[in-house]
Amino acid sequence: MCASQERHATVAATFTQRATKTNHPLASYLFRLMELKQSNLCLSADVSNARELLSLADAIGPSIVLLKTHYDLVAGWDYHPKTGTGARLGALARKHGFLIFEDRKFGDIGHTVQLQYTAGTARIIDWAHIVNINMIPGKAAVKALAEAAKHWRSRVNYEVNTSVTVGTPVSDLFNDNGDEDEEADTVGAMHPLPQSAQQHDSNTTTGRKGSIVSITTLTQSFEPVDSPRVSTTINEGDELVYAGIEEPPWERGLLILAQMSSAGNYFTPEYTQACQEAARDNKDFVIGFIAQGTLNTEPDDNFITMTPGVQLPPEGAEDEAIAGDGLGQQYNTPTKLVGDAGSDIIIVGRGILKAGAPRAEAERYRRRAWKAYLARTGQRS
Ligand code: S5P
Repeated sequence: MCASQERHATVAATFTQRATKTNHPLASYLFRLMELKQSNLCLSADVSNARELLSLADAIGPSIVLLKTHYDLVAGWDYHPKTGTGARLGALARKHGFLIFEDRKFGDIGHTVQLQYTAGTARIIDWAHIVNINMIPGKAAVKALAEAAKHWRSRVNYEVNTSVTVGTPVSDLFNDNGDEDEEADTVGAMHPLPQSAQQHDSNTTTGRKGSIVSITTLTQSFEPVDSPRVSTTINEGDELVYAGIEEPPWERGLLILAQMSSAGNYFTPEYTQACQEAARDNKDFVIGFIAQGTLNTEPDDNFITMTPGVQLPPEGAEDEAIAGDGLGQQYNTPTKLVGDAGSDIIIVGRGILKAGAPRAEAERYRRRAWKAYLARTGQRS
């Protein structure tokens, strides 16, 4: 951490204080959740099948404030919007009080990332409170995701009721157009339905091509839902709601991948600086960074730093160096990252997943990272 970062006010401030200083509802919520659960631990749930993912989320949920997914490495991911894996993770998040972070690292042009975020089979925006971006294509992709989230947000706490009525032929016309009937638009998050009657031609018989008119009327109405959360109860026990804090806001949040943990990565200080600028330009959507230490340098900065590449030496051998994974990953301890480098949340995968007793190990990581936060902010543990 450079000298200016050491002095930055957010390094010494408590999460409670920082909650009051952000205008982003989800960032504020996350700060308060951390204080409530005394946890600044994110579990990187890199397991290979959906059943394992759900049971892990249920088991480790009490220790964490964030569950990080890579949905594309999970076999058997169920895409059903109401009963699928995303929705079931949502129910577990409600039960244990954590947010879901899909580590999608969007990295394409603006239009493409909008669709990857809001559409397709996964419809990530529906179940992930937080996503991240690999900003290599440029700052425009950040803005594009922000716009997509804003659009989604403006519609999400309304149920969309769509009725499609295909009318019977009402008249004959003659023209030379033999187009097939078009299919009704689907309710894509980025594509509002046309609310007009559409005329489609179809072929008829003799001489000149005749056509009949079918009327397809698409109507769309929005009805407010009672709860800001989807109320589907999927499994027994899933209806439980974590006490002590209200439900998370609907606002979605973005993290910018500004530094990486892997050896020999191509991130440069100039690039990291561009990430900081993009974050400041999109404060109503960007909540922070994936980085190896705080990137708050301007007086008004209050971004949350989340750091992967974390492992603890075995109990009783705290001074031992931690080896990388042989595939480029490098590890540091919570004390170094949270205490010295000013990171706020540690992201831990295999350090917990490969332990003999993952639940107990998650608690060990939680305690160590929280202790480092308390020491950094001058609070007693
Ligand atoms: O710089 C990074 C950024 C990320 S998001 N380095 C990382 O390792 N990650 C992710 O954090 C990575 O994709 C993986 O899901 C997790 C680290 O896992 P672990 O098993 O090494 O703790």
